[in-house]
Amino acid sequence: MEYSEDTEHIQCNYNNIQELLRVELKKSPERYSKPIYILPDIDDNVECQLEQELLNESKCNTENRIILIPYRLENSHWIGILIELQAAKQIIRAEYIDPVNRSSFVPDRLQKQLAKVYPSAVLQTKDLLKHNDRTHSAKLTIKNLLAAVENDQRPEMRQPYVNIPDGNETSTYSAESKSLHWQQSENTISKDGNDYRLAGLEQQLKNGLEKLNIPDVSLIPQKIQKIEVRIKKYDDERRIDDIEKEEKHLRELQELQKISELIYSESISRIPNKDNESNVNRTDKQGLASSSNIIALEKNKRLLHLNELREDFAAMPPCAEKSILELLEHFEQKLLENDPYSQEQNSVIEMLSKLNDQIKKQDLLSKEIQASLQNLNIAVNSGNMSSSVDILHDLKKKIRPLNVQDIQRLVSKAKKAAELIRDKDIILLVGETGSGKSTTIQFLAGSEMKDVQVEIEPGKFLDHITPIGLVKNPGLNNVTSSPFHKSETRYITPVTIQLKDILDSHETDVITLCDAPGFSDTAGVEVDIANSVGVIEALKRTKSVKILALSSYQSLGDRGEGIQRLAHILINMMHKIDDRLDAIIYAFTKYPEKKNINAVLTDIKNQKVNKDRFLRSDTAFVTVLSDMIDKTEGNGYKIDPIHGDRKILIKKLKRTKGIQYPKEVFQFSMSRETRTSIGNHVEKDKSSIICAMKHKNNELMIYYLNDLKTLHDLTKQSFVREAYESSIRWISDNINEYCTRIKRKFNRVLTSQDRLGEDDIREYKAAVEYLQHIQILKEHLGSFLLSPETLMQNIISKLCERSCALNKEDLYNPLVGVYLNNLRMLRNSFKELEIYYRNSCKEFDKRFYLLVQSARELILTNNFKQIAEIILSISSKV
Ligand SMILES: Nc1nc2c(ncn2[C@@H]2O[C@H](COP(=O)(O)OP(=O)(O)O)[C@@H](O)[C@H]2O)c(=O)[nH]1
Ligand SMILES: [Mg+2]
Repeated sequence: MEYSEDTEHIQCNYNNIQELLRVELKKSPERYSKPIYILPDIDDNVECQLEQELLNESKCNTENRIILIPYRLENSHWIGILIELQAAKQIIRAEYIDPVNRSSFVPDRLQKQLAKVYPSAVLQTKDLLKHNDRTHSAKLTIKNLLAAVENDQRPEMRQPYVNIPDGNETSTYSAESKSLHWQQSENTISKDGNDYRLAGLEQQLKNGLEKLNIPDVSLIPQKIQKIEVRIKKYDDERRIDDIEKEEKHLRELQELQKISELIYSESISRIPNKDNESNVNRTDKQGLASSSNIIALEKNKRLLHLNELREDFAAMPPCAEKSILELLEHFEQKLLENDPYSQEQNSVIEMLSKLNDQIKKQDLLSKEIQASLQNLNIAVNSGNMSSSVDILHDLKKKIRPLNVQDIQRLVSKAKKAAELIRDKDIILLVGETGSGKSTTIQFLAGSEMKDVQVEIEPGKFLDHITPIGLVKNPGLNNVTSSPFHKSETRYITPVTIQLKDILDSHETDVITLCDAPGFSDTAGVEVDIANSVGVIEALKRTKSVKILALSSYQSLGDRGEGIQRLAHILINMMHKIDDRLDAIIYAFTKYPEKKNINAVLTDIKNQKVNKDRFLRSDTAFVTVLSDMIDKTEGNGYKIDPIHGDRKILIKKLKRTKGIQYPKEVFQFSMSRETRTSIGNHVEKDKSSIICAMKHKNNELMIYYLNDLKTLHDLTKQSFVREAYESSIRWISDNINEYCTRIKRKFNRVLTSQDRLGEDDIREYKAAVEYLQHIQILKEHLGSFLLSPETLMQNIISKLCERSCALNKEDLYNPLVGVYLNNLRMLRNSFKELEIYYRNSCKEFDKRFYLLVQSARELILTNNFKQIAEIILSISSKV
């Protein structure tokens, strides 16, 4: 809509934007399908004016409508707000439009006031007309609000907004709009507004991350920082266009950051406190809400996992592994969207049949794999998505035992962490998966913790302790824990705590706690490899290391099996543990309040260990158990993340002297199972290379060579290097043999009395082209790789030989004709032979000319017999 100059005549100084808007809207009321209400101009200086005006409006109006709000900030900086409602209190969109470039306006106050009247509303920023000069903001706000109302008429232009449908739609939307609405409400029809709002926010976050190509939410702050630095630089260089571009990007990132914070606080604030729920009815609404919140956080992790999956298969050439990942992505996405009905059933069936073909072609079909494929077919055809996902994961492990990309990601994270803890005094948390390492870090870092019930299956709940409130320490963003029995921490994560925040304000010291995945644990082969290469390297570069070893009551076991496992973790990662005991502090998780730890441990030692020869001979176990008993005299430190006093443990940690030369102490060798997995993976790579070579699939061959090389670079295992080198030798021998065979056959025909056939040349040309294509293996094969010139040189040298031999023959020898004919055919197929062809022709031309000359001379001497012979030979050549 064009903003008419009439408007400007009514109020030149824009003191009454409400009136100006009204005049504009009256001009074409037919354009708007909903009533539009304009609130009086609101002044930011007047306390709660927005809230009051919204409240008044909501009392008067209850129908589907749009509310426009002119809002004046300081210094006559105007912004516009648009709220679209469906029925009384259901927000379809709430937007604020700031028309000033590089404005520092933060909408917190607006959001708070808005939320008081419409608790589920999330104020979104919308970008329309902008100007650097704030004095234009009133005029632009009018234009922008009018344009934003117009958006209502074109729903396809909308961003995905949080929407709370009520199932009884009375919307006056256009047909298009209705269909959009219907799609959105399908998944959420039975959910309450808050759940829907959270799901909507997550969807927005996901879309935003995808649009901006950001793999991980935690990267947003860094990106914002980088852009701000760039803007400052461009500002100094007066690069206005670049500044505008960067600012647009910055706004989008800030928006995403805001959404992710909202998701976090929203999820956390809705977690009910177990303590307040005496007689918890485990199926009550609150309980369900808490479960759904933890599950919502879980969902975020799954979104990130999906992104990794996409990245992984995008980097692969077509092959069975890629098809498995594509199918996994499809089903996991569907499960995440909770959309059990796949409209793409036909394309899934096609993908399955492609996977079947690829498995056969890649010689991967074993009995086991065949059985998995059959099960997969059944699961897919019966629409059982979660079972399809399980079978696909299993199938993937069978054909590719390791996820090398995942190891790369974990090691690179360990390397980043290594930089953060280089030359620092750190405290490493050690314990089995589930012993409470991540929770303890949250607790020690000062997070407020709450006990919640998480529904893992309908009607089944697990206790879980989780932090609540906004994350104050950014390091904690990566310290996640979950009640699900799986390893949540997959890489080392340092968290630095300012002691002034925990002890007292005079403290200037900091401590750095490191959350690490379980060593020799159930976290998986990939984590085990990353631990042995990345994490240990990171520890070796620190200045000193103290160990906070956690032992959980849940895994204690009758004979102290949990402590035995903990002892083995410690001994596996440290050289000469007896000399390092001073640097180990023990803490105990999940112990009943009344249990005396020292008594429990002493009893295990006296009654179980001392009486069992086998246990007694496990010196590592006995050493650690005795040390624990010594250090828990008078009871040990029980961690109570909710009510416990963190200062006691922090002071103890501070007092303890760390291991001073970590380089000499830390070691870690991966488990035997891990080695076996690497061995299996390497064998698969080798046989896949052979198969790819058979099909002349160079892309796939390079993929497996890269895989072997990366695996060797990561693990430095000599058997992986040997496999890589032997594959290279095998490939180069194979290429050499192939070329020798082709050359031999070609040379035989070339020197025979038979002419070269079309097929001979085609075959030779195919070999030259094959050598050209296979040059992509150069980075692996280096000088072992034959170049296509070898085959060209062979032709030339064989032709030269022929030509020399024929020079000694008479011109009328039939082999000369065969030679010239072969030469012509070869030159037609190989442009490289053009020069040789011309030179060779010239030589024969000269010989022919000389022959003709000699006939002329003989004619003059009437030597008819010789003349006849020459003419005969000339005619046979013409
Ligand atoms: N009751 C209780 N539960 C805990 C404690 N520490 C951790 N948990 C719970 O145990 C589960 C696993 O904890 P987590 O910190 O992820 O263990 P990690 O694998 O060692 O990092 C989560 O559900 C936690 O809420 C504790 O001290 N007491
Ligand atoms: Mg953990």
